[in-house]
Order: sequence, then C-alpha cells, then structure tokens
Amino acid sequence: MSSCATFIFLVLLSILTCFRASAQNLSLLYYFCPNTTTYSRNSTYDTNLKTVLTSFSSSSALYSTGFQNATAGQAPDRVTGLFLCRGDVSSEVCRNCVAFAVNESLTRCPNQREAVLYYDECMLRYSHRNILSTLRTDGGYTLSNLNNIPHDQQDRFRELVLSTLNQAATKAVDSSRKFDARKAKFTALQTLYGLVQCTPDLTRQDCLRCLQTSINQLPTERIGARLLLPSCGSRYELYPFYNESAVRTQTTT
Ligand SMILES: *[C@@H]1O[C@H](CO)[C@@H](O)[C@H](O)[C@H]1NC(C)=O
Ligand SMILES: *[C@@H]1O[C@H](CO)[C@@H](O)[C@H](O)[C@H]1NC(C)=O
Ligand SMILES: *[C@@H]1O[C@H](CO)[C@@H](O)[C@H](O)[C@H]1NC(C)=O
Ligand SMILES: *[C@@H]1O[C@H](CO)[C@@H](O)[C@H](O)[C@H]1NC(C)=O
Ligand SMILES: *[C@@H]1O[C@H](CO)[C@@H](O)[C@H](O)[C@H]1NC(C)=O
Ligand SMILES: CC(=O)N[C@H]1CO[C@H](CO)[C@@H](O)[C@@H]1O
Repeated sequence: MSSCATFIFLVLLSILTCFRASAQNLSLLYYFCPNTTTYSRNSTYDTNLKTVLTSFSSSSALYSTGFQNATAGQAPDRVTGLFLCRGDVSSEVCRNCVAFAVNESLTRCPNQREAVLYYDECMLRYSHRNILSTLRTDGGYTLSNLNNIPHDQQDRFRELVLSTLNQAATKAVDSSRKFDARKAKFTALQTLYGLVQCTPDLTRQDCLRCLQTSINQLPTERIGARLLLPSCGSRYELYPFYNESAVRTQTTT
C-alpha cells in the first residue's frame, strides 16, 4: 500500500471510529431537576456551572477512579458537582458517559440550579447546595423488569436478593470505591447478579444507611430491578449486567 493510500485508510478509519463514538446514544434512565430554583443565562451561577461541567469533560478528569467532585465560585452562586461511574466500567466508557451527561444536563435542565441525571454507566449531579459528603436519599427512582418470578419461588428469591445485596453492601462500605458486585446461584440454570455503589465521598455509615434504604425498597418479585438515589444505588438481575472480570480484578487488589 502506498503511503497515500495508507493515509486515506487511516483517515477513513478515524472517521468511522469517531462516528461510532458520537453516534452512541446513551439512554437517560431518569433525571430530576426541580424548577423551583433557577438561574439565568450569563449569570455568575451560569459561569460557575460551566466551570464545573468543563472540568468533568477535561482530559485530566478522573475517569479511571470513576468519581470526581468540583466546586466553583462563592455562595450564593457556588456550584458543587460530581460524577460517578459504575464501578466496573473502563475509563473510556466512563468518559463517554460523563460527556454525554454533561451535554444532556444542559438540554434537559436548561436553567435549573440543581440536577441529577442517571444512566446505566454513570450519573451526574450538581447543586447550589453542598452535596459533597452529604447523604441524600430523596429524588430517587425505581426501575424494574415487568416480568415476575414465579409465585411459588418469590420468597426464596427475595431472601437470596436481600442476602446477596446486603453482603455486597457490607463489602462496599469498606472499599475505597464504595462499590461491590457479586453473584449467587438461584436455580441450577439461573444466577442472580447484584451490584451496589455509593458516591465515595460518603462516610461508611452514611453509605451503609443509603444502601439499606435502597435495598429495602427494591421490588424483589421481579426478575430484575434497581433503585437509583442521589447518594447510592442497588441493582439485581438474572443476567450478568456488569463486567465480571473487571470486578474480579478490583476486588482482588
Ligand atoms: C437518541 O435517543 C433519543 C431519545 O431517546 C431519540 O429521540 C433519538 O432518535 C436517538 N438517536 C439515535 C441516533 O439513536
Ligand atoms: C415548573 O414546572 C411546573 C410543572 O412542570 C410548571 O407548571 C411551572 O410553570 C414551572 N415553573 C417555572 C418557573 O418554570
Ligand atoms: C450572553 O453573553 C454572550 C457573550 O457575552 C452574548 O453574546 C449573549 O447575547 C448573552 N446572552 C444573554 C441572554 O444575555
Ligand atoms: C450535545 O447535544 C447536542 C444537541 O442535543 C448535539 O448536537 C451535540 O452533538 C452533543 N454533543 C456531544 C459532545 O455529545
Ligand atoms: C471487562 O473488564 C476487563 C478487565 O478490566 C477488560 O479487559 C474487558 O475489556 C472488559 N470487557 C468489556 C466488555 O468491557
Ligand atoms: C473541588 C473539591 O471540592 N474537591 C474536593 C473533592 O473531594 C475531595 C475528597 O473528599 C476533597 O479533598 C476535595 O477538596
């Protein structure tokens, strides 16, 4: 291949790669931005919010640890924000999700001072209040599969879901990322997969309280469900919805 053909090939390849990356349409699971407190365009709050959101899209953002906080400005125009990526996702997936969330927050919550947006792989929050190291269990959302566990197995399934997620919670609160995922056999053919995670700025006590709140509200008669809260989340499914090898690598190091 001539160098010119190689060049054209590389250009095409990068266009295709780029197209694939930007065409990725992440689905917003839920968002919450009460319109009781708003800001106007070009206000100090607007500028501070842009500073915070820009830091989340910068090349130095902490995608590899999956969590970052940032603040800008002084009260009452001070903006505090954070992003959290699911504990098993790669830096690349984290970065894409956060970029998508930052962009979507400005279209879904165009002038709201407070917002939280949840996706499969990440969540984004910001507020005029100090949201760091503060337990928040309001503004949550439950998502569940429409299919039920057979009636005569629901009690045993509920016990398994609760014991698996409570075990995960016990591990998560003592881990640096406040994250754990694990599985358990339900039947010979069916495996339960569970995942819990807090924002790592919480204390172990607040994380545990949040996870208990979240786990206890899960509808366990479904074949899968999750509860999303600003400070933590829990989820179970009968299929491997997280990357098992990424979780193994983490929990053994
Ligand atoms: C992306 O998602 C939005 C909202 O769900 C939808 O309206 C739009 O058509 C999707 N775009 C692509 C390219 O899939
Ligand atoms: C806030 O939302 C409510 C309901 O969606 C709407 O009726 C109200 O006009 C909104 N207020 C502002 C200030 O946008
Ligand atoms: C905001 O500021 C920009 C640049 O200074 C200006 O072009 C724009 O008209 C302003 N918008 C509003 C709504 O004030
Ligand atoms: C941000 O959203 C706008 C419109 O919703 C879209 O045109 C643009 O491509 C998005 N940018 C990124 C980086 O996703
Ligand atoms: C799962 O995690 C492993 C270890 O981090 C990684 O090598 C692999 O590419 C990941 N798989 C997917 C599908 O993301
Ligand atoms: C900008 C900002 O508020 N950074 C804080 C993020 O969280 C860490 C750990 O909790 C703090 O040390 C930083 O000051």
